[in-house]
Amino acid sequence: MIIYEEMANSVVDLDMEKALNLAQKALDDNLPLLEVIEKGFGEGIKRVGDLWDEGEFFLPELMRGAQIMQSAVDLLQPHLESQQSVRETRGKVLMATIEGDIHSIGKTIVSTMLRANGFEVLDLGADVKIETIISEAKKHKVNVIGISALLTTTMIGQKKVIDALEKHGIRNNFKVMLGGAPVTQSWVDECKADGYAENAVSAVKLAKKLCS
Ligand code: B12
Repeated sequence: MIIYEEMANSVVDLDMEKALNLAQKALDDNLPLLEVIEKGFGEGIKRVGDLWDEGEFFLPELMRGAQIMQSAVDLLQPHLESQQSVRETRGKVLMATIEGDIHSIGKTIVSTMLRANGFEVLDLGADVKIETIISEAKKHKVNVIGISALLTTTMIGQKKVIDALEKHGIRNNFKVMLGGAPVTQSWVDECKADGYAENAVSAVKLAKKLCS
């Protein structure tokens, strides 16, 4: 769809006003909002990341792009939840981005989609300590722990959470799902996690499977 391309371009062009106008247009035209986020603005932020990787963009541009993506998502998020129609509670999921990692956009989208699909979600935010993840999971008796990591240097924290659960003798009390761009099936196997998902729609499918 042409509007998705315009949305992606608004992020790449670092044009906040255009991005917000397009997000508002998506709401006015009742477009499928998850698609708007993933194929529109999400595609834009990925291109910003590539440009940064290629040395075309520097950190201020990367941050501005992220700000624009986040503002568009903030505008769409409440409506995204109401666009879905599930009412029953499917289970409790704790979501967090691991310690040392401040990437929160993808984790927040997954939380929103889980809520929209009937899960109770405890979103602890980003840069969350391993001990906090474990103590909150215990305190709230969640069914699933979802851990996001976007950096190859912080992914190891995902494994440390699982190792710590094992050490405390409570590994079997929780299912653990991993996510974030660098996560692969072989990493999931190495960590002895219960699964991973590449996007928010697959994350919902995985959480349903893990809670069934
Ligand atoms: C936006 C962004 C930022 C923003 C983050 C803002 C925010 N509030 O989140 C800012 C500017 C702050 C930032 C900072 C940095 N960044 Co950055 N950033 C990105 C960028 C461009 C996009 C990430 C994003 O939001 N994608 C959009 C969302 C929708 O996708 P997603 O996160 O992958 O999430 C989806 C799936 O992965 C999945 N998912 C995600 N989490 C979970 C969890 C579970 C449980 C499940 C099931 C699924 C799931 O579902 C989501 C929805 O579809 C990426 C490039 C890229 N291609 O990923 C670089 C990138 C991740 N950043 C990178 C780097 C290096 C950094 C910095 C270290 C830069 C610096 N020198 O300071 C810092 C890190 C600081 C820190 N300690 O964390 C590198 C990482 C390289 C590496 N191999 O480790 C990347 C890959 C850029 C690059 N091409 O080099 N960054």
